This record gives sequence, C-alpha cells and structure tokens, in this order.
Amino acid sequence: MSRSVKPTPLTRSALWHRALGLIPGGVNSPVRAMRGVGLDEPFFVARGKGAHIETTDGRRLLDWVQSWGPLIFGHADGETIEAVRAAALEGTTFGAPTEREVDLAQEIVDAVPSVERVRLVSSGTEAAMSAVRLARAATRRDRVIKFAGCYHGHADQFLASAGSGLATLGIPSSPGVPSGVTADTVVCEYNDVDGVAAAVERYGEGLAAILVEPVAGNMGCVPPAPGFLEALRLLCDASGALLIFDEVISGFRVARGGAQERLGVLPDLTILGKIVGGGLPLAAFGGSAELMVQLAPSGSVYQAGTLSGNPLATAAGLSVLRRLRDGAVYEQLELRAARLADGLAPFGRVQRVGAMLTLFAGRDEPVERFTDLDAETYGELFRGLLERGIYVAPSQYECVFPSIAHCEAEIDATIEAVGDVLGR
Ligand code: KE4
Repeated sequence: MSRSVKPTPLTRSALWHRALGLIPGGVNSPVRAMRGVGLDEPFFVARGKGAHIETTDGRRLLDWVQSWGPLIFGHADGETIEAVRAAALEGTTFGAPTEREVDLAQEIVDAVPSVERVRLVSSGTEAAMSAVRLARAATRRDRVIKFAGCYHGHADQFLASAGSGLATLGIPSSPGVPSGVTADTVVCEYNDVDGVAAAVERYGEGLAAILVEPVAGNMGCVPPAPGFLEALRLLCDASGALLIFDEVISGFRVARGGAQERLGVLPDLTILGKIVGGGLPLAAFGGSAELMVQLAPSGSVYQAGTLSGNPLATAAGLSVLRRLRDGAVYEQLELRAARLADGLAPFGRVQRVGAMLTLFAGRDEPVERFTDLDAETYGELFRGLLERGIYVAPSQYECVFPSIAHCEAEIDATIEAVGDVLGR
C-alpha cells in the first residue's frame, strides 16, 4: 500500500490566499484576520501546548489569547486530551441523553450560585439568544436593555447600536439585521446607573430583561463600578424584568462561581461558555428551576440543538470543571494574573478582575465604559510583541487570559517585552 505522501506545507501566504479563495475574509470569525492591528495576513496555528502555540511557518509564540478564554489549563492539557480521546472511542454524538450531560449539569449547578437548572448548547451566541427568549416568555414582555461595548454573540437582536442617543431603541449595527428586531433592544452606557434607571423608567412596563457582562471583557477588561450590578438587580426587581449575567468570559474564570460569586450579586439567568466546554464547542444557560422548566419539553418555550451536550464536549468540560473544585487553582490564577498586572502597571492603565485583564498602554485614567480607544498605539504594541514571540489579543477591545500554564518565566518575559516595545 502506497504510503500517504504528506504534501509540502504551504507557505503562510500561500495558505492565506488559499483560505481567501474558500472562506469569507479567509477566516471563520472576523477577529482572527488580525486586521485591527495592522497585519496584512494572520498567522496560521499548527498546534498548541500549555502557554504556547506553534505556527505553520515554524514560529513558537507565547499565547495570551488562549482561544479567547476557554483554556484555563492551557493548550492540550493532558487530562482534557485523555478525556476527549476516551470519549471519542465510544462515539462522537448520539442525539440522545448521556450520563456525562447530567454530570456536567451537576458541576455547573454545584458551582454557580444562582443556577438550579441548566441547558447545554453549542455556543455562547446560542446560549445568549436562548436565555433572552426564555426571559421574554417568562415576563411576557419584549424589550431588553444591553450595554454599549458588551458583546453577547452575533444573534440579530444583539447587533444593535444606540439609536439617536443612548437609552433609545436600538438600530441595527450590521446589514441583514431587521430594524424590527433591534427596535426592542435598548442600548445604555456601562456603569451609568442614572442612564439605565432612566431607560427602565421609560421602558419598564415592557422590559423583559437587563442583559450585562458582570465584568465586561469586550471593551478590554472593564470592571463594574461599585454599586452598578447592585443597581441593576434593584431596577429589575422594581420593574419585574429579569437580570441576565453573560458570564461566557467571567464564568469559572474570575471565580469558580463566576462574577456572581466574586461580586455577590445574583442574576435570574446566567449565560456560560468557553471554560465550561473545556475548549470544545459547548455553552450553557441556567437559572432557577421555576424559570428553566418553562423550556421545552417541560414547558412551551422552544429551544433545541442537534449537538447540544455533545459527548466529546461534555468530557472536556467535566475534565476541567472537576479540577476547578480545587480552590488552589484560583489562588494560583490570582497570583499569576496579579504578577502580570503589577508588572505592566508602569506602561499604562491595567484593569483586571481575577484572570482576565487588559493593558491600556499609555493611558492613565480608567476605562469605565465603551469608548474609542487608540487602535494605532495598540497595533504598534501588538506587532512589537509578535516580533518578540508574544501573541496578545489582536484587538484592544479584548482581554488577555492567563492560564495555569502561564508561569513566572512567561509572565516576566512578557513584562520585559512590553517595556522593550514601549521603549521603557
Ligand atoms: P460564541 O458564540 O463566540 O461562542 O460566544 C459569544 C460571546 C458571548 N458572550 C461573551 C461575553 C463573549 O465574549 C462572546 C464571544 N467572545 C469573543 C471574544 N471576546 C469570541 C471571539 C470571536 O468572536 O471570534
């Protein structure tokens, strides 16, 4: 039998041009094109291990993106790989109940304070849109308040920007989104209690939910101002709307129970993703039994998914969540993220909650809401670090995600490289 001859690997440019001829923009998610940081073409990843990735053109990079947050133990961690391998040998999908889905649901319910029942889905977008549908059904109302700079996936209703002014009815922020869909999305300013109170005053009767990232991770890391989340909780209680925490990033990252455990404010519904799936396509949404039983088939609110609770994804998720029962993991994450944040502090404003943080280079004042950040400066920092073998988020509007695989050597090398690039 002829040995399969491995084709000569394409150069990065050849691979990029091949991708451009087959995939819109050459990528399967826009930010991966790395356009926002001045690269003509992105690199392609061949493999990853721990804190590092290797590109198809042979570079080894220290990776602080970690696939945008799922990899709390780093790339290809042994226990996750073993769990997925063993699960795969028994089949990849059944479209029928499996015990591992029940076990993962147990881990989530045990960890997240406000969650009594949970539904597994395949992406954060799917979890967010399903949670909002449930909130609208439970309240028999349509309006949803979201916040500028917070991202909840690409479902039509979330692609809304502030209309004629903030706290007005949303207008589509993407072609293809019907204006009728965003007309029920009200956009407010993050950390602006007066503004959201005014919106509730104006729309309260028809308000189904306030949807928020309890620690914002899509405008860089922006922590909630003291009292902001508490105010949202009170406004929801007063108006009969539901409070929905999008913990796709913060869940299992800032604490085992997410921001709601760390900051002590409980939502009515929680959206989870990334870490909960251990790096495989799995997300979830959960809340009280009273709310969640309204979902089909126990209730009439329809929601479904062929690959929901996929056997490989639940194996990966369980492998990770079971290890996160050990509080020492969070102690280590805190120490490492704090070391990085302290080391970067001389170079600008560093904002951090647990193991999610952002350096706003050259900036002194805090970033408390969505604002135009200096993309050019950030692009220079990104390219300078990449030249030194360090890969940070290809957008200032993202975070860096320390993992257990990032040790002192990686942290100190990064701090030194930032100083080198910024000339200090
Ligand atoms: P996905 O549909 O991409 O699994 O999750 C959407 C989502 C929901 N909520 C929050 C708070 C999120 O951050 C995300 C997705 N995060 C981005 C990066 N910030 C994913 C990266 C990408 O879009 O390629």
